[in-house]
Amino acid sequence: MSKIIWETVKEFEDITYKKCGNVARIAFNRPNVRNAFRPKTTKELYDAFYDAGEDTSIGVVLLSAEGPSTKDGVYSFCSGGDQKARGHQGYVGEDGYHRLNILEVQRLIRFMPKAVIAVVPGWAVGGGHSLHVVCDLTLASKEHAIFKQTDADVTSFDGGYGSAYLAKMVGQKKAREIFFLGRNYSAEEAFEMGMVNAVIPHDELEATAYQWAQEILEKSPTSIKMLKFAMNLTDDGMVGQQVFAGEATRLAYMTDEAKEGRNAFLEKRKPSFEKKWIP
Ligand code: S0N
Repeated sequence: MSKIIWETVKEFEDITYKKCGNVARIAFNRPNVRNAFRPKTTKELYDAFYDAGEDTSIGVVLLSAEGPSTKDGVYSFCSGGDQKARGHQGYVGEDGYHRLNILEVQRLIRFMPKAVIAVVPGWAVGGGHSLHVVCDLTLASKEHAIFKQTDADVTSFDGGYGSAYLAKMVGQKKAREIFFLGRNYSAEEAFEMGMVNAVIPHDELEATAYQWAQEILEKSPTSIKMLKFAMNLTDDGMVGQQVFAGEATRLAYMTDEAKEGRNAFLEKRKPSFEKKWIP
């Protein structure tokens, strides 16, 4: 495997954003608060994910975290919404407005036409847990990853992908246990439940994630995109249908029929389609 040399794309305060070859790496960078996200963090995440989504040289995105904490050496992926940035009406940005916009980040991950891999080096808690759920794949540190849902402890809960989609993934009973009891689960337990793809020795986590990305990059980009959207479709209702159908329309544009339809309009004549109805 080629050596991984990450190059910084843009400097942010709460995250790091790097690329190496056809892989982008977006990482939380607030390890001393277990990588909790505040409105500034979600804005930065949105900008980085948007860039990675638009960059046609990028085929896989890793969502990871810097760390460990300089205070106590503990590793974390993300501990969800920053409780210190939470006012009476929700999470407060530097401009005084109450919003967090983590759900917009979730939607970017969900609808991005590329694979997104959650690389979990430590705590994945609350909204951080929900983020790993919405990613396409999850790789977890054998020694340090811990999965936990505290949403019901702090009355800041994810009623969308974080819970309902989790239930599709691990089953209704297990999802309710995760949310109702808020227990800690090891990487192995998360793997057994089906919400983690592989448990990796901590020192090999990043290299393994990069290797998984390389394997995906060898596949047909159109197939990966269409398969992701097809697997999303049934859970995403009409929006899922819209995202999938948008790609079908893009493919239809490339047919002779589409060229004839466009040319006929531009030439102010009736279209003459080939009279074949292939089953
Ligand atoms: C992660 C936990 C379990 C780690 O425990 P540990 O190792 O004992 O560390 P601590 O001593 O607790 O923490 C170390 C330092 O980090 C700070 N800190 C940790 N987590 C947070 C946090 N989330 N916010 C702010 N600070 C945090 C500690 O305060 C401590 O700092 P110092 O050293 O200064 O004392 C444990 O830390 C824990 O349980 N953390 C809280 C987890 C939590 O409840 N998160 C919020 C859950 N809810 C969400 O995330 C919802 C997200 C959301 O916004 C949303 C989602 C869906 C729909 C809508 C929304 C929306 O609101 O918009």
